[in-house]
Amino acid sequence: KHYPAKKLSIIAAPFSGGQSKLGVEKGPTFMLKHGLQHQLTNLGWTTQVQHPFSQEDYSTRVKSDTKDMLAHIKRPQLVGEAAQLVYGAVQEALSHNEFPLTLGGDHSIAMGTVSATVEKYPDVGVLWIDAHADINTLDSTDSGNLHGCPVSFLMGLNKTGKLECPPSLQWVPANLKPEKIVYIGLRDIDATEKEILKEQGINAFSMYHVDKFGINKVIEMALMLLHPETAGVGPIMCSYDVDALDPLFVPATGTPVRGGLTLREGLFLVERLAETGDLVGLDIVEVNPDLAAHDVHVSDTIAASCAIARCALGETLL
Ligand code: EXY
Ligand code: MN
Ligand code: MN
Ligand code: MN
Repeated sequence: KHYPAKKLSIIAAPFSGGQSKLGVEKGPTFMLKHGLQHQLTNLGWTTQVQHPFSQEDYSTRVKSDTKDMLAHIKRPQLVGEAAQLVYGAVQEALSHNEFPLTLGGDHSIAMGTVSATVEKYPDVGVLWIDAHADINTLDSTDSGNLHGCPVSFLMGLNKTGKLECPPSLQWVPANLKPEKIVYIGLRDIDATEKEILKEQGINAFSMYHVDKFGINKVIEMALMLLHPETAGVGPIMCSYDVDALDPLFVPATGTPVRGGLTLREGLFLVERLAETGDLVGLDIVEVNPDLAAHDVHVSDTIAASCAIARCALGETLL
């Protein structure tokens, strides 16, 4: 319904500054080398690839920026700059009625993708598919890795904390309401994050719920929660961290957690979103080809990640 012209803007976001393992910046190149653009063209989409970081190679600054710290928070300047460029690219795509497919990179870039999408569709519901909740605040994060924090920025939770929000991240519009995000796939949440989820009244389906109800029921409940007034119908954005899938299927990722979604559960999820005709944006993040023990790990991970994009964009709809 939202994309009758089927125009796609593939946004390459090769960024790794939101965490400390190099290699995740290679995600977009590997997915594109696998033939993703051509595969999506075959589904009837006109495609173009955007490179928001064309002016600067952010990966080279990851190691050198030892001064880019706020207390124990790592690289706030770099993360803020990169996410803001991604924000601009998604805004641009949406302004031309193109579907933004953003390829990460680590999950900190979702500060840009989600906020731009909420701006365009104020009633959009966000499905955050992840083993992790990514909702630590500047105050609560233990690791200081900002890929564990994007949701707290999207919701404006760092405006009132003890640590002051660094200037580089003050652009984040904080336009995401707690009732407009639902998680699926959680299984590794910090105690501090559990408290925030409770405080904010955020709906979350962990792997326990996937086992208990099955993935079909879970996705139906998620859609109902995101659009309660219209029986689950309305615009949806999906921020898909590939570590939601079990490491059996996606071994090459920075923070793997066993006991995740099967490949079919993970693909069914986005097939169902394609079926609604209301999907308005998709991120695929945390693909790190350098963390594979051998070649099969790389090809499994890349194949699964590309399949997520294809299924979300209509491949398996008859
Ligand atoms: N909760 C942990 C942290 O804040 O460091 C782990 C976060 C991992 C985040 C990955 C990308 O989803
Ligand atoms: Mn454009
Ligand atoms: Mn994760
Ligand atoms: Mn994540």
